[in-house]
Amino acid sequence: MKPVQHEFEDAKDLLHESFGNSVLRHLIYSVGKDTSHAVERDWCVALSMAIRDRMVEGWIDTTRQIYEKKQKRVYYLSMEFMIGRMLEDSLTNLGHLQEARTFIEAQGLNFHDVLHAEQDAALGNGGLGRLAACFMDSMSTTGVAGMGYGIRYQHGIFRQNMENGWQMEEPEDWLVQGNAWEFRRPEVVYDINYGGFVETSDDGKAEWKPSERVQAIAFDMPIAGWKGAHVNTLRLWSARQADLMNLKKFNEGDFMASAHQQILAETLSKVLYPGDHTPEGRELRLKQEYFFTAASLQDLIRRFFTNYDSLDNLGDHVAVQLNDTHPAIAVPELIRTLMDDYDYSFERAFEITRKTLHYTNHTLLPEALEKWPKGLFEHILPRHLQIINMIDGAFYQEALKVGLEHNVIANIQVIHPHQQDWVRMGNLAFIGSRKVNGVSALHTELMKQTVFHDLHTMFPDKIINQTNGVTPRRWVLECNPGLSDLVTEKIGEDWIDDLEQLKKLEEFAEDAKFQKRYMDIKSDNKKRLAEFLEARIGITVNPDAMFDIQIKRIHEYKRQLMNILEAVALYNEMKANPSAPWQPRVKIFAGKAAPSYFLAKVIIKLISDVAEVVNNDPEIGDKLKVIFLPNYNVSAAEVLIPGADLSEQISTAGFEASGTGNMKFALNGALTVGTLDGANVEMQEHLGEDNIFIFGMKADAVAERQHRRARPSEVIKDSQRLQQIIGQLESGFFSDGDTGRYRDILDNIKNHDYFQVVPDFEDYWATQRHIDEVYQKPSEWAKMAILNTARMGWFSSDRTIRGYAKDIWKTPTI
Ligand code: D6G
Repeated sequence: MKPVQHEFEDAKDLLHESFGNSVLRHLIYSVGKDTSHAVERDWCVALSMAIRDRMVEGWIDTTRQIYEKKQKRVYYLSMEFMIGRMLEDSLTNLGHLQEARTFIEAQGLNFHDVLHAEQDAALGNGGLGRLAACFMDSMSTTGVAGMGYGIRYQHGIFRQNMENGWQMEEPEDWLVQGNAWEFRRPEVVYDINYGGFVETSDDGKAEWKPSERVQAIAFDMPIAGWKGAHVNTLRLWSARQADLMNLKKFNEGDFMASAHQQILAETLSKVLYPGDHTPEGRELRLKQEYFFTAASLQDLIRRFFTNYDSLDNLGDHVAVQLNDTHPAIAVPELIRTLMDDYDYSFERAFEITRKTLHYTNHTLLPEALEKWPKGLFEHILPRHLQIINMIDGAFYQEALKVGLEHNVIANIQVIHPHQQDWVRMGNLAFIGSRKVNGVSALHTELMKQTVFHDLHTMFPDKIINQTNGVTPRRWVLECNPGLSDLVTEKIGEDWIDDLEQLKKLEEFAEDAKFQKRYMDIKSDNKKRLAEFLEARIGITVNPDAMFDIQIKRIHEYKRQLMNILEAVALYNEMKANPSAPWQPRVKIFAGKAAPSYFLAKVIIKLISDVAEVVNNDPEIGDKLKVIFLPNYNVSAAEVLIPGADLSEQISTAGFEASGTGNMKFALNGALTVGTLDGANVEMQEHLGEDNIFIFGMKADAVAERQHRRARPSEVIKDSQRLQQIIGQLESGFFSDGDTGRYRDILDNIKNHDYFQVVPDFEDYWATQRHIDEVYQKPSEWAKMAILNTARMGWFSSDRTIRGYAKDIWKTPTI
C-alpha cells in the first residue's frame, strides 16, 4: 500500500484541471445538472465545491503539519460565529475571484447573482459573533493553529420582517438548500449528559449518574486565510438523540411519544438565543452552552492524546479562549473531566484548568454578565455545582491569604455565600482562567475599576487588553473592490495582510486628483447602496445626499433613540426654515432587537413612524429621508458600509466595550460621529482629533450623573428642541394620534434616562450641524476620509490575533 502522503499528492494532480473544468465537473457530478438546466443556485454550489476542493488541499496540509510539528493549539469557543456568505471570501483568499468571474460570465450569467445565491450563515447576533468570524480569518492568515468551536444552529438568529413598522421574528432557514462548505464528520460524536444525581463511593470518588443524554455530532468548515496556505477548521456541533427512536412505541401507533426524545434532543441546536424570559427558555440556553462546551472539550482532549500521553501539561500545548461567559461552564467541566475521568485531585485539576482557559469579557452591563438560578444548575448539572462549590472553597482560602475581607470575597465568589440564589458566570470565568482580556483600552480599564475591581486587586496581572479588529479581506478587499483597486494601484497589495501599509496613502490626502478618484469610488458605492435600498424596500434616495448610517443591534445604550430624536429635530427645523440651505441627508438604520426587549422594539417602531411622516412630506423632499432597513446581516453590511459618508457610533460612554462596525466604516472612508467610548477612543488617537467628530459626556461624567440619579428634567427645561419633540411624541404626531404608543420611551427620557440621551442631545445636535458644514467643503471632507482609510491599519484583526498569540496563547504566528 502506498503511504498516505503519496495518495494525497496523486489526488492533488487530479485537481490540476482548469478551474472552469472543476466547476463544470461539480455542476454535473455533484449537483447533477447540465448547463442547460442549471439555475443560479446550482452554479453557486458548483463554484463553491470547485473552490472548496482547492481549499481542502491546504486544509489537509495544514492539519498534517500541525500534528507533525505539535504546534500549540488554540481553541476559540464561541456561542456565535457570524460568518455570512463564504463563496466570495474563499474565492478571494485563494486568488480565484477573477477566474471565477470570467468563467461564470462566459456562461451568460451574472456573477454577482451567482455569488448571492448563497444564504448568509446567520449564526450570530452582533459584534461578538462577527468578531469570532474575523478572528477565524485572521488566525488562518497569521498561521495560528486555531480551531473554532460553536453550534450548528438549524435556524441561527431570527429573520427580521417588518409588519406595519413593528419587528416580527421569523425562523431563518439557512440550511434548507444545504451548505456546500460543511463536511459532516459522523465519526466525531460525543455523549453529552444532563440531570440525575451524584453518587459518592466510600473512597470519596464522585460519580455523576445523569438522567438524560444527547449526542453532539461534528460538522467541519475549512477556513482559509489570505492566499490560502494555512486553512483552519470551524467545527460546529449539531445535536441528535443518543438512543435510536422508540420503535415499540412507534409500532404501537404512539408516533408522538416515539418522536419525543428526538425533538427534545434536536432542540439544542435549533436556534441561537431562544427567548429566555421563560424557565424553559433559560433551561434550554444553559443546556446549549454546556452542549457545545462539553463536546469541544472532549474533542480537544481526544486530539491532545494523539500527541501526548498525560494531561499534566495541557496548558503548555493547548490554549482555550472563552468568547464571553457563554462557554464559562468549561471551568467546572474541565475540572470534572480531569477528576472523574483521569483521577486528578481537585487541586491539580483546578491548577491545570487555570493554565489552559482564557476568558474574553465583552460587556460591563451587569445584566449581560450571565448568572443562572442555582436550582436550575443543580437540576441540569449537579456534578458541576459540586465542583463550583469546591472552586469557591479553594478560592476563599486564596483570597484570605492575600488579605481580602470576608464580605469582599463573598461578592466575588461564584456563588455568594449568603445569597445562594445565583451562579455567577463572570466570576467563574475570571477565577478559572489564566488571562482575562477586555476588547478596547477603555473597556479594559473600566473592567479593572468596576465589574472585576476586587478580582483585579487579587490577580493584578490577569486582566490584559486586546483591542478588537476587523479582517481587511472581507471588510475592504471584498466589500469595496473600487477602493481596493485604487489602494493597490498606489501602494501595491501588501496592505491586504499588513494593513498598516495603508499609512502610505497619507501623502495623497491633499492631492486633488487622488481625492477625486477616492470620492468617485465613494459615490459609486453610494449608488450601489441606493439601488440596494430601492430593491429591498422600494424607497428612492438621492445618492448625492449625505448617507448617515447606524447599523447594529438595537439597544438603549447604543442610543438609536438619540439618533432618531435628532432626525425629528432636524425635520422640525427644516419645516420651520424651509428655504435655508440644508445639507440633504439620508439617515439609515438597521439592526435587530432581542425578541423579548420590548423597548428596543418600540424604538424600531418609532424610527419607522418618523420615516413614514418625513419621507412623505412634500415640503421636505430629498432634504431628509429616514430609512429602517429590515433584517440586517453580514451581507447587508457589506453594501451599507462602503456606501456610508457618516458612521454613527454614539453609545453612552462607558457602555460599548469596543465596537467593530466603527472600524469597518472608518476603514472604508466614512467619518465617525461618536462618543469617547469603546474603541472610538483609540480610533481618535490613531486618526487624530481633526479627523473624527467626538461629542458628549465621557465615561466618568456619565457614571457621575448615573450615580447621583441626575434628573433629565433639569436639562429638558433648557432645550426647546427636546420640548418640542417630547410634545410631538405625546400628542401622537408620529403615531396617527395614538398618544400611548411611546409611553415607555417618554417615561424613560423624562424620568430616568439611564443612558443619558437627554444630556448628550444638544451637543450631538450641534456636532451634526458642524458635520453638515464640513460636508459642504468637498475637498476638506475628502482629505479627512482619505486619512481615515490611511490611519485605520492598526485596527486589522490580524494585529489583534498577533496580540492574543503573543500575550495570551503563547503561540507563534507567521
Ligand atoms: C478537519 C480537516 C481534516 C482533518 C480533520 C482532523 O476536518 O482534513 O482530517 O480536521 O480532525 P481531528 O482528527 O484533528 O479532529
